[in-house]
Amino acid sequence: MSKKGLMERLDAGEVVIGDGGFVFALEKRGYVKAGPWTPEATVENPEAVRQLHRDFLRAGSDVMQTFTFYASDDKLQNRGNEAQSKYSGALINKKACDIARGVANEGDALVAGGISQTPTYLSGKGKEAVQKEFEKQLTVFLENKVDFMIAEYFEHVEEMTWAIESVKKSCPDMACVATMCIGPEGDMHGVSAGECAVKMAQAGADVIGINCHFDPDVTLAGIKKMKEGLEGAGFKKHLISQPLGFKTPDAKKQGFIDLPEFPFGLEPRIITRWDAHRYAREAYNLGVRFIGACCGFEPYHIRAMAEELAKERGRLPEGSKKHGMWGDGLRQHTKPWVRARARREYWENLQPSSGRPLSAALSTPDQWGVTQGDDILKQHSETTTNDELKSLFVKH
Ligand code: CBH
Ligand code: ZN
Repeated sequence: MSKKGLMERLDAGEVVIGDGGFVFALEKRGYVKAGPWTPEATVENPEAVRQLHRDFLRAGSDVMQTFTFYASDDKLQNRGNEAQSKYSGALINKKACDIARGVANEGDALVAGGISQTPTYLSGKGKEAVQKEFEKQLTVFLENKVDFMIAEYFEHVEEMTWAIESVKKSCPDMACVATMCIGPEGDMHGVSAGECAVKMAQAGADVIGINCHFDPDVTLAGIKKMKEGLEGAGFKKHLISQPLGFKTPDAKKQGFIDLPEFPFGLEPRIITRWDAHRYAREAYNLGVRFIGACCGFEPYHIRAMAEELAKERGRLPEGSKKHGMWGDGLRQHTKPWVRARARREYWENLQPSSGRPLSAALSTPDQWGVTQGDDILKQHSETTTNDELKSLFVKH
Protein backbone atom coordinates (compact mmCIF):
# COMPACT_ATOMS: atom_id res chain seq x y z
CA MET A 1 0.00 0.00 0.00
CA SER A 2 1.59 3.28 -0.99
CA LYS A 3 0.61 6.28 1.10
CA LYS A 4 0.22 9.85 -0.06
CA GLY A 5 3.25 11.88 0.98
CA LEU A 6 3.21 14.97 3.16
CA MET A 7 3.51 17.51 0.33
CA GLU A 8 0.92 15.69 -1.73
CA ARG A 9 -1.52 15.92 1.16
CA LEU A 10 -0.78 19.58 1.89
CA ASP A 11 -0.79 20.62 -1.77
CA ALA A 12 -4.23 19.00 -2.11
CA GLY A 13 -5.45 21.23 0.73
CA GLU A 14 -5.81 18.37 3.22
CA VAL A 15 -5.47 18.91 6.95
CA VAL A 16 -2.57 16.93 8.41
CA ILE A 17 -2.84 16.34 12.14
CA GLY A 18 0.40 15.91 14.07
CA ASP A 19 1.05 14.06 17.31
CA GLY A 20 1.49 15.39 20.83
CA GLY A 21 4.26 15.72 23.40
CA PHE A 22 6.50 12.67 23.84
CA VAL A 23 9.15 13.76 26.34
CA PHE A 24 6.54 15.27 28.65
CA ALA A 25 4.11 12.34 28.47
CA LEU A 26 6.86 9.72 28.88
CA GLU A 27 8.51 11.64 31.72
CA LYS A 28 5.25 11.51 33.66
CA ARG A 29 5.04 7.76 33.03
CA GLY A 30 8.62 7.22 34.23
CA TYR A 31 10.53 6.56 31.00
CA VAL A 32 12.25 9.92 30.39
CA LYS A 33 14.33 12.03 32.78
CA ALA A 34 13.32 15.69 33.02
CA GLY A 35 16.45 17.81 32.66
CA PRO A 36 18.31 16.01 29.88
CA TRP A 37 14.98 15.01 28.23
CA THR A 38 16.78 12.55 25.95
CA PRO A 39 14.96 9.64 24.24
CA GLU A 40 16.99 6.57 25.24
CA ALA A 41 13.60 5.00 26.04
CA THR A 42 13.56 3.84 22.40
CA VAL A 43 16.17 1.27 23.52
CA GLU A 44 15.26 0.86 27.19
CA ASN A 45 11.44 0.81 27.00
CA PRO A 46 10.37 0.45 23.38
CA GLU A 47 6.91 -0.76 24.44
CA ALA A 48 6.19 2.50 26.24
CA VAL A 49 7.19 4.53 23.19
CA ARG A 50 5.18 2.26 20.87
CA GLN A 51 2.06 2.52 23.01
CA LEU A 52 2.20 6.33 22.99
CA HIS A 53 2.48 6.31 19.17
CA ARG A 54 -0.52 3.96 19.05
CA ASP A 55 -2.55 6.19 21.33
CA PHE A 56 -1.85 9.21 19.11
CA LEU A 57 -2.64 7.22 15.95
CA ARG A 58 -5.96 6.12 17.45
CA ALA A 59 -6.67 9.75 18.43
CA GLY A 60 -6.29 10.93 14.84
CA SER A 61 -2.60 11.75 14.28
CA ASP A 62 -1.50 11.50 10.65
CA VAL A 63 2.17 11.84 11.58
CA MET A 64 4.31 9.69 13.85
CA GLN A 65 7.35 11.74 14.83
CA THR A 66 10.25 9.42 15.59
CA PHE A 67 11.12 9.72 19.27
CA THR A 68 14.50 11.29 18.54
CA PHE A 69 14.19 14.63 20.26
CA TYR A 70 17.63 15.83 21.59
CA ALA A 71 19.19 12.61 20.23
CA SER A 72 22.35 14.24 18.93
CA ASP A 73 25.55 12.72 20.36
CA ASP A 74 26.58 16.01 22.01
CA LYS A 75 23.24 16.18 23.87
CA LEU A 76 23.31 12.50 24.81
CA GLN A 77 26.61 13.09 26.62
CA ASN A 78 26.02 16.61 27.96
CA ARG A 79 26.34 17.39 31.69
CA GLY A 80 26.82 13.86 32.92
CA ASN A 81 24.23 12.21 30.67
CA GLU A 82 25.49 8.70 29.94
CA ALA A 83 22.95 7.76 27.28
CA GLN A 84 25.37 8.04 24.37
CA SER A 85 28.09 5.95 25.99
CA LYS A 86 25.56 3.21 26.73
CA TYR A 87 23.76 2.99 23.40
CA SER A 88 25.18 5.51 20.82
CA GLY A 89 23.00 8.18 19.26
CA ALA A 90 22.76 6.13 16.08
CA LEU A 91 21.17 3.18 17.90
CA ILE A 92 18.64 5.37 19.75
CA ASN A 93 17.66 7.04 16.47
CA LYS A 94 17.42 3.74 14.59
CA LYS A 95 15.21 2.13 17.22
CA ALA A 96 12.97 5.21 17.13
CA CYS A 97 12.57 4.82 13.36
CA ASP A 98 11.62 1.14 13.68
CA ILE A 99 9.02 1.83 16.37
CA ALA A 100 7.43 4.78 14.54
CA ARG A 101 7.30 2.90 11.22
CA GLY A 102 5.69 -0.13 12.81
CA VAL A 103 2.86 1.94 14.28
CA ALA A 104 2.47 4.20 11.21
CA ASN A 105 1.84 1.08 9.17
CA GLU A 106 -1.03 0.12 11.44
CA GLY A 107 -2.84 3.08 9.82
CA ASP A 108 -2.39 5.72 7.12
CA ALA A 109 0.16 7.75 9.08
CA LEU A 110 3.51 9.05 7.86
CA VAL A 111 6.83 8.84 9.70
CA ALA A 112 8.74 12.06 10.35
CA GLY A 113 12.37 12.00 11.45
CA GLY A 114 13.49 14.79 13.73
CA ILE A 115 16.48 16.90 14.67
CA SER A 116 16.60 19.70 17.21
CA GLN A 117 18.83 22.36 18.79
CA THR A 118 22.28 21.26 19.98
CA PRO A 119 24.54 22.06 22.95
CA THR A 120 27.31 22.51 20.37
CA TYR A 121 25.48 25.58 19.04
CA LEU A 122 24.81 26.98 22.53
CA SER A 123 28.49 26.63 23.29
CA GLY A 124 29.39 28.69 20.25
CA LYS A 125 31.37 25.98 18.48
CA GLY A 126 30.32 27.10 15.01
CA LYS A 127 28.54 25.89 11.91
CA GLU A 128 30.75 22.98 10.92
CA ALA A 129 30.62 21.35 14.36
CA VAL A 130 26.85 21.84 14.64
CA GLN A 131 26.14 20.41 11.20
CA LYS A 132 28.32 17.42 11.98
CA GLU A 133 25.94 16.57 14.83
CA PHE A 134 22.93 16.90 12.52
CA GLU A 135 24.48 14.88 9.75
CA LYS A 136 25.18 11.90 12.01
CA GLN A 137 21.45 11.80 12.84
CA LEU A 138 20.32 12.41 9.27
CA THR A 139 22.31 9.41 8.02
CA VAL A 140 20.11 7.22 10.21
CA PHE A 141 16.88 8.83 8.99
CA LEU A 142 17.96 8.37 5.39
CA GLU A 143 18.90 4.73 5.89
CA ASN A 144 15.64 4.01 7.65
CA LYS A 145 13.58 5.77 4.98
CA VAL A 146 11.47 8.10 7.06
CA ASP A 147 8.82 9.88 4.94
CA PHE A 148 9.97 13.42 5.71
CA MET A 149 12.03 15.42 8.20
CA ILE A 150 11.06 17.89 10.91
CA ALA A 151 13.77 20.20 12.18
CA GLU A 152 12.13 21.40 15.39
CA TYR A 153 12.74 23.35 18.56
CA PHE A 154 15.27 25.93 17.40
CA GLU A 155 15.35 29.20 19.32
CA HIS A 156 17.98 30.88 17.16
CA VAL A 157 17.28 31.29 13.47
CA GLU A 158 20.99 30.91 12.73
CA GLU A 159 21.04 27.31 13.98
CA MET A 160 17.61 26.73 12.38
CA THR A 161 18.93 27.57 8.92
CA TRP A 162 22.02 25.37 9.48
CA ALA A 163 19.65 22.51 10.32
CA ILE A 164 17.54 23.09 7.19
CA GLU A 165 20.69 23.17 5.05
CA SER A 166 21.82 19.87 6.55
CA VAL A 167 18.44 18.25 5.86
CA LYS A 168 18.49 19.46 2.25
CA LYS A 169 22.01 18.15 1.82
CA SER A 170 21.66 14.76 3.55
CA CYS A 171 18.05 13.96 2.64
CA PRO A 172 17.51 15.85 -0.64
CA ASP A 173 14.42 13.88 -1.63
CA MET A 174 12.55 14.42 1.62
CA ALA A 175 10.22 17.29 2.46
CA CYS A 176 11.72 19.53 5.12
CA VAL A 177 9.42 20.85 7.82
CA ALA A 178 10.97 23.49 10.07
CA THR A 179 9.68 24.86 13.37
CA MET A 180 11.23 27.33 15.76
CA CYS A 181 10.30 27.48 19.45
CA ILE A 182 9.61 31.19 19.36
CA GLY A 183 6.65 33.48 19.95
CA PRO A 184 5.54 36.73 18.31
CA GLU A 185 8.63 38.46 19.76
CA GLY A 186 10.95 36.45 17.54
CA ASP A 187 14.20 34.55 18.18
CA MET A 188 16.62 34.79 21.09
CA HIS A 189 19.07 36.93 19.11
CA GLY A 190 16.41 39.54 18.32
CA VAL A 191 15.37 38.43 14.84
CA SER A 192 11.63 39.04 14.29
CA ALA A 193 9.26 36.13 13.72
CA GLY A 194 8.54 37.33 10.17
CA GLU A 195 12.25 37.58 9.36
CA CYS A 196 12.89 34.11 10.86
CA ALA A 197 10.26 32.63 8.53
CA VAL A 198 11.81 34.31 5.51
CA LYS A 199 15.26 32.98 6.41
CA MET A 200 13.78 29.49 6.85
CA ALA A 201 12.17 29.72 3.41
CA GLN A 202 15.40 30.97 1.85
CA ALA A 203 17.27 28.04 3.42
CA GLY A 204 14.82 25.70 1.68
CA ALA A 205 12.19 24.69 4.25
CA ASP A 206 8.95 23.42 2.65
CA VAL A 207 6.66 23.81 5.65
CA ILE A 208 7.30 26.57 8.16
CA GLY A 209 6.05 27.37 11.63
CA ILE A 210 6.44 27.14 15.38
CA ASN A 211 6.59 24.36 17.99
CA CYS A 212 6.70 24.27 21.80
CA HIS A 213 7.47 27.15 24.25
CA PHE A 214 4.03 28.85 24.02
CA ASP A 215 0.33 28.01 24.24
CA PRO A 216 -1.92 27.76 21.18
CA ASP A 217 -2.97 31.43 21.26
CA VAL A 218 0.55 32.84 21.50
CA THR A 219 1.89 30.31 18.98
CA LEU A 220 -0.75 31.23 16.43
CA ALA A 221 0.01 34.93 16.98
CA GLY A 222 3.65 34.14 16.14
CA ILE A 223 2.67 32.10 13.08
CA LYS A 224 0.51 34.99 11.87
CA LYS A 225 3.65 37.14 11.90
CA MET A 226 5.57 34.45 10.05
CA LYS A 227 2.80 34.23 7.46
CA GLU A 228 2.87 37.99 6.90
CA GLY A 229 6.66 37.92 6.61
CA LEU A 230 6.54 35.11 4.05
CA GLU A 231 3.81 36.78 1.98
CA GLY A 232 5.65 40.10 2.09
CA ALA A 233 8.77 38.41 0.70
CA GLY A 234 6.77 36.63 -2.02
CA PHE A 235 7.01 33.10 -0.58
CA LYS A 236 4.11 30.64 -0.78
CA LYS A 237 4.72 28.06 1.94
CA HIS A 238 2.60 25.67 3.93
CA LEU A 239 2.33 26.48 7.64
CA ILE A 240 2.67 24.25 10.70
CA SER A 241 1.73 24.84 14.34
CA GLN A 242 2.76 22.54 17.21
CA PRO A 243 2.03 24.53 20.40
CA LEU A 244 2.25 23.62 24.09
CA GLY A 245 -0.70 22.12 25.88
CA PHE A 246 -0.11 24.61 28.71
CA LYS A 247 -1.52 28.13 28.98
CA THR A 248 1.31 30.69 28.80
CA PRO A 249 -0.18 34.21 28.56
CA ASP A 250 2.47 35.43 31.03
CA ALA A 251 5.52 33.90 29.32
CA LYS A 252 8.12 36.26 27.87
CA LYS A 253 10.48 35.66 24.98
CA GLN A 254 12.00 32.43 26.38
CA GLY A 255 8.57 30.82 26.67
CA PHE A 256 7.54 28.29 29.31
CA ILE A 257 11.17 27.42 30.22
CA ASP A 258 11.20 30.76 32.05
CA LEU A 259 8.01 30.18 34.04
CA PRO A 260 8.64 29.28 37.70
CA GLU A 261 6.39 26.20 37.29
CA PHE A 262 8.63 24.66 34.58
CA PRO A 263 8.81 21.72 34.41
CA PHE A 264 7.31 20.09 37.55
CA GLY A 265 4.41 22.36 38.48
CA LEU A 266 2.73 23.11 35.19
CA GLU A 267 -0.42 21.03 35.75
CA PRO A 268 -2.81 23.87 36.58
CA ARG A 269 -1.99 25.32 33.17
CA ILE A 270 -2.97 22.23 31.13
CA ILE A 271 -5.45 23.08 28.39
CA THR A 272 -8.80 21.28 28.28
CA ARG A 273 -9.99 19.24 25.30
CA TRP A 274 -12.30 22.17 24.54
CA ASP A 275 -9.31 24.48 24.33
CA ALA A 276 -7.88 21.96 21.85
CA HIS A 277 -11.08 22.18 19.77
CA ARG A 278 -10.74 25.97 19.62
CA TYR A 279 -7.04 25.73 18.80
CA ALA A 280 -7.68 23.43 15.83
CA ARG A 281 -10.37 25.74 14.46
CA GLU A 282 -8.26 28.88 14.87
CA ALA A 283 -5.20 27.27 13.29
CA TYR A 284 -7.37 26.16 10.37
CA ASN A 285 -8.84 29.65 9.98
CA LEU A 286 -5.35 31.14 9.93
CA GLY A 287 -4.50 28.88 7.00
CA VAL A 288 -2.36 26.39 8.91
CA ARG A 289 -2.79 22.89 7.46
CA PHE A 290 -0.18 20.89 9.40
CA ILE A 291 -1.91 21.20 12.75
CA GLY A 292 -0.01 19.40 15.47
CA ALA A 293 1.10 19.77 19.04
CA CYS A 294 4.01 19.63 21.49
CA CYS A 295 4.67 19.23 25.22
CA GLY A 296 1.53 18.84 27.35
CA PHE A 297 -0.70 17.61 24.52
CA GLU A 298 -1.95 14.11 25.28
CA PRO A 299 -3.86 11.82 22.93
CA TYR A 300 -7.26 13.13 24.10
CA HIS A 301 -6.28 16.63 22.98
CA ILE A 302 -5.38 15.30 19.54
CA ARG A 303 -8.73 13.48 19.40
CA ALA A 304 -10.49 16.80 20.15
CA MET A 305 -8.60 18.42 17.24
CA ALA A 306 -9.57 15.57 14.90
CA GLU A 307 -13.20 15.88 16.02
CA GLU A 308 -13.23 19.64 15.48
CA LEU A 309 -11.94 19.16 11.93
CA ALA A 310 -13.94 16.01 11.19
CA LYS A 311 -15.96 17.68 8.42
CA GLU A 312 -12.91 19.13 6.70
CA ARG A 313 -11.15 15.75 6.96
CA GLY A 314 -14.19 13.65 6.11
CA ARG A 315 -13.55 11.26 8.96
CA LEU A 316 -13.47 10.75 12.70
CA PRO A 317 -10.63 8.94 14.46
CA GLU A 318 -10.97 5.45 15.90
CA GLY A 319 -10.69 6.94 19.40
CA SER A 320 -13.93 8.89 18.91
CA LYS A 321 -15.93 5.69 19.11
CA LYS A 322 -15.48 5.92 22.88
CA HIS A 323 -16.11 9.64 23.03
CA GLY A 324 -19.06 11.26 21.29
CA MET A 325 -18.59 14.80 20.03
CA TRP A 326 -19.13 17.66 22.45
CA GLY A 327 -20.02 15.50 25.43
CA ASP A 328 -22.73 13.56 23.63
CA GLY A 329 -21.97 10.40 25.61
CA LEU A 330 -23.21 12.17 28.74
CA ARG A 331 -26.78 11.53 27.62
CA GLN A 332 -26.11 8.00 28.93
CA HIS A 333 -25.17 9.24 32.41
CA THR A 334 -27.29 8.18 35.37
CA LYS A 335 -27.53 11.68 36.94
CA PRO A 336 -29.81 14.24 35.28
CA TRP A 337 -27.62 17.30 35.97
CA VAL A 338 -24.74 15.56 34.21
CA ARG A 339 -27.04 14.63 31.30
CA ALA A 340 -27.79 18.37 31.13
CA ARG A 341 -24.13 18.83 30.08
CA ALA A 342 -24.51 16.74 26.93
CA ARG A 343 -24.26 19.74 24.59
CA ARG A 344 -21.70 21.90 22.90
CA GLU A 345 -22.67 25.28 24.44
CA TYR A 346 -22.11 23.94 27.93
CA TRP A 347 -18.48 22.91 27.33
CA GLU A 348 -17.69 25.76 25.00
CA ASN A 349 -18.64 28.33 27.61
CA LEU A 350 -17.24 26.62 30.70
CA GLN A 351 -14.64 28.55 32.72
CA PRO A 352 -12.97 25.68 34.60
CA SER A 353 -11.84 26.37 38.16
CA SER A 354 -8.38 25.45 39.40
CA GLY A 355 -9.53 24.37 42.85
CA ARG A 356 -6.48 26.14 44.30
CA PRO A 357 -7.59 29.06 46.45
CA LEU A 358 -4.15 30.69 46.57
CA SER A 359 -3.29 30.11 42.94
CA ALA A 360 -2.77 33.27 40.88
CA ALA A 361 -3.70 33.43 37.21
CA LEU A 362 -0.22 34.59 36.17
CA SER A 363 3.38 34.07 37.34
CA THR A 364 6.53 36.14 37.04
CA PRO A 365 8.94 34.60 34.52
CA ASP A 366 12.64 34.31 35.46
CA GLN A 367 14.05 36.37 32.59
CA TRP A 368 17.77 35.93 33.27
CA GLY A 369 18.25 37.29 29.79
CA VAL A 370 21.09 34.97 28.74
CA THR A 371 21.37 33.14 25.46
CA GLN A 372 23.81 31.76 22.88
CA GLY A 373 26.91 33.95 22.94
CA ASP A 374 26.90 34.31 26.75
CA ASP A 375 29.54 32.33 28.67
CA ILE A 376 27.02 30.92 31.13
CA LEU A 377 25.33 29.04 28.28
CA LYS A 378 28.51 27.11 27.38
CA GLN A 379 27.93 23.38 27.88
CA HIS A 380 30.25 20.59 28.99
CA SER A 381 30.18 16.82 29.41
CA GLU A 382 30.61 16.79 33.22
CA THR A 383 27.51 17.10 35.33
CA THR A 384 26.84 20.31 37.27
CA THR A 385 28.69 20.29 40.62
CA ASN A 386 27.18 21.24 43.99
CA ASP A 387 29.32 24.40 44.05
CA GLU A 388 28.13 25.40 40.60
CA LEU A 389 24.56 24.80 41.73
CA LYS A 390 25.08 26.93 44.85
CA SER A 391 26.17 29.89 42.77
CA LEU A 392 22.99 29.52 40.71
CA PHE A 393 20.77 29.34 43.81
CA VAL A 394 22.24 32.65 44.97
CA LYS A 395 21.54 34.30 41.62
CA HIS A 396 18.00 33.04 41.88
O1 CBH B 1 9.00 15.11 22.74
C1 CBH B 1 8.44 15.67 21.82
O2 CBH B 1 7.23 15.66 21.66
C2 CBH B 1 9.27 16.41 20.78
N1 CBH B 1 8.67 16.24 19.49
C3 CBH B 1 9.36 17.88 21.08
C4 CBH B 1 9.87 18.23 22.40
S1 CBH B 1 9.99 19.97 22.78
C5 CBH B 1 10.84 19.71 24.34
C6 CBH B 1 11.21 20.78 25.23
C7 CBH B 1 12.35 20.47 26.15
C8 CBH B 1 12.62 21.60 27.01
C9 CBH B 1 13.98 21.70 27.64
O3 CBH B 1 15.00 21.67 26.97
O4 CBH B 1 14.01 21.87 28.86
ZN1 ZN C 1 7.67 20.83 23.38
